[in-house]
Amino acid sequence: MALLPILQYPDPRLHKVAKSVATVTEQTRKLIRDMAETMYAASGVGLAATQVDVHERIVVIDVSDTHDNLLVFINPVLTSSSGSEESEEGCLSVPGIYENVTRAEQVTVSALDAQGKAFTLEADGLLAICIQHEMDHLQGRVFVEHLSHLKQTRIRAKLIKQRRETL
Ligand code: GNR
Ligand code: NI
Repeated sequence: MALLPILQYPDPRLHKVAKSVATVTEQTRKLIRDMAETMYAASGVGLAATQVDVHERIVVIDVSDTHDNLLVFINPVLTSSSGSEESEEGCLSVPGIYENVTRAEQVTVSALDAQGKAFTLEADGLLAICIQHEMDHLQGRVFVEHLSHLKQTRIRAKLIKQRRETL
């Protein structure tokens, strides 16, 4: 197992569009294990491969309090969504920034699991939000891009300043 470095916004690699996984292999599963370890170590509830500079459609999520309910989504597709709800989001690639984002309240997602087996899941609450947040990453979109351009500019400046001061 290995901890992977998480790309920090603004980084142009966060805007790359991930490609579908053609076949789920042992190498895919090794990446998934490393992504899960990285997510738990960073106290995140989700992680997209894009954030560790791997541009393949792979997401891990665990919204349980006990950190024992890992969900793996390979090539996820939203097949339906309904409702709309505003909630505060954060992102491991945008440390220390928490802002409200409006997303669908309920989603249905189809994907492959770590064994390459297809499944469909209906989600609401934090899981639904997290699925949409992670699928955004796979499209090269970071949650701050749902905010005004003024806010995005302020967030970029703040993060660059923060990073300069902690170097
Ligand atoms: O850890 C995370 N928490 C979170 C909180 C509200 C909405 C979305 C998230 S996802 C985030 C981890 C992360 O950056 N995933 O890409
Ligand atoms: Ni994120």
